[in-house]
Amino acid sequence: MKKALITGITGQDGSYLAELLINRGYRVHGLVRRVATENQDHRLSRIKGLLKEDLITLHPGTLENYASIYEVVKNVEPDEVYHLGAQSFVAVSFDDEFSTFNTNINGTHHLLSACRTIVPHARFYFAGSSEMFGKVHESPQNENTPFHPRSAYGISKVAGFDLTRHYREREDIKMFSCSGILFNHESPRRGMEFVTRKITYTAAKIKLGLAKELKLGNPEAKRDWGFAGDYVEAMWLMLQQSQPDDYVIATGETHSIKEFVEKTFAILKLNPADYVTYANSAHMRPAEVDLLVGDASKAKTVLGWEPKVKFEQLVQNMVEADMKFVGKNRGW
Ligand code: NAP
Ligand code: F7E
Repeated sequence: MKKALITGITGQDGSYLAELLINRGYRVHGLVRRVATENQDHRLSRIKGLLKEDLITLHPGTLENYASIYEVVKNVEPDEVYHLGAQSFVAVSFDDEFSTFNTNINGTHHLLSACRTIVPHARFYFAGSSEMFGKVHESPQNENTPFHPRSAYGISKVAGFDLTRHYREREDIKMFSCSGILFNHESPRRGMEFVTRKITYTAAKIKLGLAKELKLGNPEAKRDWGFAGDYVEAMWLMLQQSQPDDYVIATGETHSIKEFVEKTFAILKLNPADYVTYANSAHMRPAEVDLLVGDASKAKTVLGWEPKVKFEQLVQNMVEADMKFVGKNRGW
């Protein structure tokens, strides 16, 4: 039985990826921060079902600490490593550059280095991001588009991408290490701080009479939003190829924040003008990424990957899930 190690297993993508790998017959191991185990209903909520059925093994550790990463890799001896753990919220990276770099750059270096020493033949996936394109040099963006990050988060992902490629290209290491350059991907499991989930969750609360307003930042920014369940499939496919490489994963469609709001409120038969305000200073970014839209034709040709869920269906699914979620937790 193949063994996979996932960092970031408690997150949105980690939970979908764990399910996919279990269904494909892997024994799945996950790195978790000790604090996450303190309250099973909080950070472990996305993988609660898997834990209950004893389908995954959790290992305490933090990305910032080489010794703890080394121990986990030594104990698991994985065949495949999916490095998803990160300080993933762009907005926070403006306020806390240091911990973003520490977790995202040093964390990636620690894991690559431990793998190189203990399991040099393991296949390695790095969670790169469309935020690396930042102030875009062309549209749509593909694997050859230059990087121009606009945040500490974006900078940290460029560094992780370069480290991953470096470990692949060094003649004395030659690791099977790949980066996915993933554009925004969402789901009912998306963290509440990200704009899509903030919109669908707050709109559901408004519909059920539990909230009165939705305060947002920049309405004009445009993103290429896909479904997380589709995107973890691409991660797995990258590690099943005969050669390691990097791939853009995207839907090829772009929509503004305002369009996401309008679609959400239309589904709920609400008028956004009655509830939504924009340009709230707390949610504006000091350097914005205005437009992202990806060209995933390499992934289609080489991996045979295509997104199944597009914008309209994604919004519909998230709204329906949040109506159930808010309804169930009414009174929180
Ligand atoms: P997420 O839901 O925010 O999950 C992040 C995960 O990283 C959580 O499991 C978190 O653990 C873990 N983590 C954070 N700091 C850590 C540390 N110091 N040590 C160990 N683990 C730590 O993110 P996601 O949306 O699933 O994204 C997965 C990866 O893809 C991230 O690297 C993200 O940057 C990247 N990415 C995401 C998107 C997207 O649109 N979702 C697009 C491109 C790239 P806790 O539960 O303990 O906080
Ligand atoms: O912002 C605008 C905001 O925080 C999207 C991460 O998964 O995808 C994600 O990063 C846009 C930005 O995601 C609010 O200014 C307006 O233009 O949902 P977000 P993100 O920054 O695109 C990339 C690919 C990753 O790699 C990251 O890990 O929405 N916006 N008003 C707002 N954003 C938030 N969060 N909250 C608002 O109120």
